[in-house]
Amino acid sequence: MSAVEDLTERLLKGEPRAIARAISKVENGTEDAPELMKAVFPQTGNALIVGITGSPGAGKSSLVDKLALFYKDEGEKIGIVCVDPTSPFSGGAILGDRIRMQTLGLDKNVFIRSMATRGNLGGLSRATVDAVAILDAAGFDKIIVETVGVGQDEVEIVKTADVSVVVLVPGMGDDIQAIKAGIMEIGDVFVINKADREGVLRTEKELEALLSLAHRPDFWNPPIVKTVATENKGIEDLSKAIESYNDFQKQGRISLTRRTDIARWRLLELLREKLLTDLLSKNGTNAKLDNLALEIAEKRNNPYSAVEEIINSIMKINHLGIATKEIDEALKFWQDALGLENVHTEEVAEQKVRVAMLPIGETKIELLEPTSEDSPIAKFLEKRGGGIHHIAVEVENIEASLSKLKAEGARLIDEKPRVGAEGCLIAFVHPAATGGVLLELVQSKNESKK
Ligand SMILES: Nc1nc2c(ncn2[C@@H]2O[C@H](COP(=O)(O)OP(=O)(O)O)[C@@H](O)[C@H]2O)c(=O)[nH]1
Ligand SMILES: [Mg+2]
Repeated sequence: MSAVEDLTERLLKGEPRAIARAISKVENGTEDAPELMKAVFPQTGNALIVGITGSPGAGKSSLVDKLALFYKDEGEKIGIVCVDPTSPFSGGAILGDRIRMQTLGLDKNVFIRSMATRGNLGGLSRATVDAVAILDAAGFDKIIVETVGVGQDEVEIVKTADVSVVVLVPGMGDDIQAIKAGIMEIGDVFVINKADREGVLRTEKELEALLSLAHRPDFWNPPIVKTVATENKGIEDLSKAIESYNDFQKQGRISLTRRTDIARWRLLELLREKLLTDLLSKNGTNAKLDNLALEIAEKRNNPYSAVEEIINSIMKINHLGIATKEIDEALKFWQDALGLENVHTEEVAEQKVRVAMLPIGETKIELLEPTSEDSPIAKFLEKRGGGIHHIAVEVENIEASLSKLKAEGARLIDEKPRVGAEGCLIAFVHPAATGGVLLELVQSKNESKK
């Protein structure tokens, strides 16, 4: 059994240590995290996921604490995920002082985790949603996710919850206006916490007025619950409001649409992260990132050109050159039978060849047909018959590549670049240098070249 399989097995049994390790894996984006999540995903879908969001200091953590305690007393297993770098979740009353002193792993019915805002690739919302999935698979009945209601990431996280609770406090009339555009429309349940303070009624009226203007696709009327988290007041009402939306949602057809939207978001989020990680893991790209950032800060460059530079600096195979007696004959296979598209045909007089370019993935097949008897392709065909004639590698700066190769003692056919197909600068490296393959260097097209 592999280490990940073992970990998965233990987390599915609800072992706190295994759960903690699994969450760390998705948080750090370790190499085996995808394998883990593939095993976890089919086991999800049983928990009720409650998102709790609101401004810093609104009393979210206090509410989560009391709500979790309430659920725990009902005999349920509770997972808590806190995404608030400004005030990580302390555990408060739910753990009680006695348990808090000991390791967290002791109470199998409560699991608390603060997510770190780690990594410069973003991915916090993805990691949070993965952490929730792990808790779901581990058998927790209720999973509460606390986020500060600012920023797109946070909104996305809350959107993935089954029930989203937005926490407000009395006397934030202006705030309500300000956050209207952001989190108002994601609230399935609204809480006016700190209801022991003045202005509760006014805030409630303002909120009602705003909600009456909103048009929800599911026609749900979000209830407003008043709580005093510090005094444990209104918590049962809150749990009922959460339950009522959950029941409502289960009956409606909208729920599949919502789940599909969430799945789509997760997919894009994961894809974005994966592509970015792959890109930055390419040779020297990370170092380049720092240099370019400095250049931009010093106004010597701009982000748009810098992005092009990063993408163009990645070495890739520009094309594979295949020698053929007649392009039209070869196209019967490459185009008609295999299904590639011939997007470009031209005659390169200098080389005495006619070429056809057929894109395939990120690269191209270049069919080469001699246009005269003394064409290099004609000689190649005569000697070796048709087949792979050369490999073309894309370089950022062909002059620089040539002088580096020369300095390394590689035998060059062209010491100076010349113009090849599609107007690109090219140069050939002798097969003697490469272990028997004719190599073409192609300078990637970069308008912003300084
Ligand atoms: N008066 C009053 N204070 C509260 C209430 N709920 C929370 N607080 C206090 O508000 C402060 C911020 O609470 P916290 O739960 O950390 O807010 P969060 O940043 O939204 O998680 C703390 O000092 C709490 O004791 C409440 O209902 N009434
Ligand atoms: Mg908090």
